[in-house]
Amino acid sequence: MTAFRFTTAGESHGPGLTAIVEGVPAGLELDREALDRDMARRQLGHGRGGRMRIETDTVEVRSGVRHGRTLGSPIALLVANRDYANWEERMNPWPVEGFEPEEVHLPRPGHADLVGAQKYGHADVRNVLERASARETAARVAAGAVARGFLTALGVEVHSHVTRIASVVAAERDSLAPADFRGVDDDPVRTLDPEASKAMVAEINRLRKANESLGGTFEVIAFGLIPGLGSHVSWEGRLDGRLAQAVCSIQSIKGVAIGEAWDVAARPGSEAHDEIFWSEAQGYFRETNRAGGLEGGMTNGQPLSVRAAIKPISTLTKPLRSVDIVTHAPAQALRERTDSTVVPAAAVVAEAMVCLTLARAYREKFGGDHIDDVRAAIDAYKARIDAR
Ligand code: EPS
Repeated sequence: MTAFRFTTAGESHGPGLTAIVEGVPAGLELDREALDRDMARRQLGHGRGGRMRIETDTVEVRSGVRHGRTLGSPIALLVANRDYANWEERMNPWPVEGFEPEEVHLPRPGHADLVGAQKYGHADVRNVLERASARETAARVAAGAVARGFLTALGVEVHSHVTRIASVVAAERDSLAPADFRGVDDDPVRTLDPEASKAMVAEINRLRKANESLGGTFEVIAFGLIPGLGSHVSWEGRLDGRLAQAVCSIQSIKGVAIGEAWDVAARPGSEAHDEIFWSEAQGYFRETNRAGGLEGGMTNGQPLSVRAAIKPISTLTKPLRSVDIVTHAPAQALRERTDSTVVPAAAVVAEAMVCLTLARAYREKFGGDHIDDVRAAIDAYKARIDAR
């Protein structure tokens, strides 16, 4: 069995993005519409810029799937950049006769621009920013949609909601169920608090007029997980660490917390944990979920909660001070078309990263070459641990 893994390739204004997903079992039915639905969900959210009016992302499956079922071979996914039509000369993989691209020499603070140019020896900052761009997350969502298809077959659902944009915070919700997320994509900022939603939209409009960008926070929740994914026996196996790495690797994400981490830090121990109960009907159960579904780096069967903080986008229409990398003269950073906020979209990207991390954990634990092998292994395990 090939290990479950994925990689992406592609530049923001190049011909397109590619994702390759390996280690998906054969016989898994994929829903074409569900793949494109996730791509469209990533483009949602009040506060996106002009680029989202150019792109309508869809996934072209190039290998690994036949008549809607996986073959067990690598799955190659293509997402075209429609904007490439406007960049064909500047971003062509090959020299274009009679055309010399204008170089970008003004790095944006907070972006990969300066250190990327230093590290890779580029005189043109575009050679860095094209790959560092969060456009790459379209490929992650395409790969994540395949992982989600696998998890759906195992009864796992992964959702997200925005909990803060700049200074506006959504009301805390105690325990969320899958049904609570039904309308979330219809909300302009993908939050579950309608009052906060209005205030968030107003705050985006206010700061956009002031040429500012906005950050925020969101939560991803996975329901229906088997207890025992991940492992306490080695640092690499701990699922909390793996989820943090996966989510923190998303462009502009600066913090990741599991469950009520930041609140729990301020409480006495007796109010920080989830007491254990058992009943004939439910087996083991808890009345709280402060741990966010992970104990000892392993899922415990409770909903898994991953929260994250994203900084305001570093491309500003009111540029910050910077330095020309050729002349070293003080200058204003590159001013490009940009989004005001991407918090709602980032939550969808984080869903994808959580799906990919969980799919890998399932593949490691249960193996199998065909989806029925996976189901049989899960059933046998459930019987052994008396999971209901
Ligand atoms: C991005 C800058 C903007 C965003 C882009 C990420 O693109 P452009 O420079 O073409 O205006 O729209 O995000 C996407 C294209 C996308 O699909 O999410 C950046 O610099 O990170």
